[in-house]
Amino acid sequence: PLCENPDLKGVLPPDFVQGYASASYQIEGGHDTDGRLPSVWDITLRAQGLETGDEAVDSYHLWREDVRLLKEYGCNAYRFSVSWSRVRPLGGKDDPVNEKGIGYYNNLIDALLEANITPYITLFHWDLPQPLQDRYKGFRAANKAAIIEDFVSYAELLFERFGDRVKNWITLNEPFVYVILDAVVLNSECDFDNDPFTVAHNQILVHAHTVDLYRRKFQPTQGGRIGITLNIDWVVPIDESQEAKDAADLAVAMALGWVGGERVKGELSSILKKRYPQLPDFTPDEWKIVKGSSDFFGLNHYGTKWATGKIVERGQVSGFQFFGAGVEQVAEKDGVPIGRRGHNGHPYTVPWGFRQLLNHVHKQYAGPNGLGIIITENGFAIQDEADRTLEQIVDDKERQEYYDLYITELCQAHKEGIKMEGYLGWSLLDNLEWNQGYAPRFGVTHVDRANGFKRTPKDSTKVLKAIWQHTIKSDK
Ligand code: GBH
Repeated sequence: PLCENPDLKGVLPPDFVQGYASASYQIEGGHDTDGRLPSVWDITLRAQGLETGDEAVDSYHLWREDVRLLKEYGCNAYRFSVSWSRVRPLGGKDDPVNEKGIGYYNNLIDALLEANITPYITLFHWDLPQPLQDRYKGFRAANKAAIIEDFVSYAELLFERFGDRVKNWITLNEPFVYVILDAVVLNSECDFDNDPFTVAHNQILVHAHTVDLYRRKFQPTQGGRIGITLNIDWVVPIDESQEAKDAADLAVAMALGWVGGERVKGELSSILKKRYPQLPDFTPDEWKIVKGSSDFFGLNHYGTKWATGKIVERGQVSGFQFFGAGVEQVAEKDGVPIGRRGHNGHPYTVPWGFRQLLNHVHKQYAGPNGLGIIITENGFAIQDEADRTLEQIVDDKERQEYYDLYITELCQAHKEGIKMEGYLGWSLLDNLEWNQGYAPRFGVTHVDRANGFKRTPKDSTKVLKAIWQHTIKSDK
């Protein structure tokens, strides 16, 4: 195991960021408590008759316990997101601030700092206030000024209220994935030739304007840093054919080059422009704030698949595949899996894919711009099954193996010169996996929703603790 690997002892710097991540709608509950109003997820999940985050895992009440767990696990950082619907329930720039909502996050931030845990705040982890969806279709807004002004005003509120203590900000979680969700989950109708491009474009503008505001108005005095988090599932060609190679390149460009690459490089991806002539460009003034709009490279990563080279027509593919540009992706070839099988459609364990991705991101985006990479999510889901005992759940071998192998790749990459600044596992707690409900469990802490949301640490927390003790150089 990594925690005994002599080659990787002390390879990470003393200030390496390590801990876990979460997101407001997935953990908080308290959906109508203290003035919170519905987000798009409350409305969508209820309308579809699915499990909701009404109570989630009750972190709105159990946050002290969450902080205690983070401390017990030896974390020096925690990434969580703010529920816009809690702090400004109606969403818009002229709508009232909900002081009780602000108070919740103030308490959480103070408790984290007290425990020597650095807060990383995600401003937007997909839970848009429903009133903004109703007013102008949220990120699909034809009038982009509306969503930009409302978002930037919301961001300003958080910088003003929390920025004295919070020094690490992530504007958006996985804009590419939100494009897909907007198209296939949140809305029943989607004009696939236009809407996804609008949602992606508006998200990048919202991000850029928020960073611009932070840099002008807050960074000089508060001294923090700001970035964005992208999700990239790595895709590799299944064989030597040109078709498979092109398909893999296209799928990667879609996830990375569309809502992230231009930000760093200052130009639209040529692969994408060729495939999607309707891809909107930015104006010269917009480019000025889009280019270079990140102080670090936030990366969520779960799995790797093979591209077969087959291009499939829309209608025959799921949302994720469609936005892999219609590129067919498979995890098994003649019955042989690409890595240890994931549960119920969740990612397989493919550590070498993670390594290739890190090399790619470093070479193409982070390295040339001097940006360090922070893994803002990485983890393994185990499906809940009725007959499993708590003892079996705590003994989460597959997850332990996943973490061990993936962090080994991270350490090796760092040793070979890729600047790795941090790693936040997904997730601190079992939680609501969006429209898939509570059955996929990504948590390193078991949550018993039938018994007062009782939290029980799983064994992977010990594995990670031992890994960090071994790999992070002590500054004493
Ligand atoms: C993240 O999204 C979210 O930020 C988080 O809220 C969520 O709970 C977490 O992941 C766990 O799902 O099968 O190898 O092709 C992740 C978006 C897109 C990542 C689909 C995995 C499939 C990988 N996911 N992707 S693979």
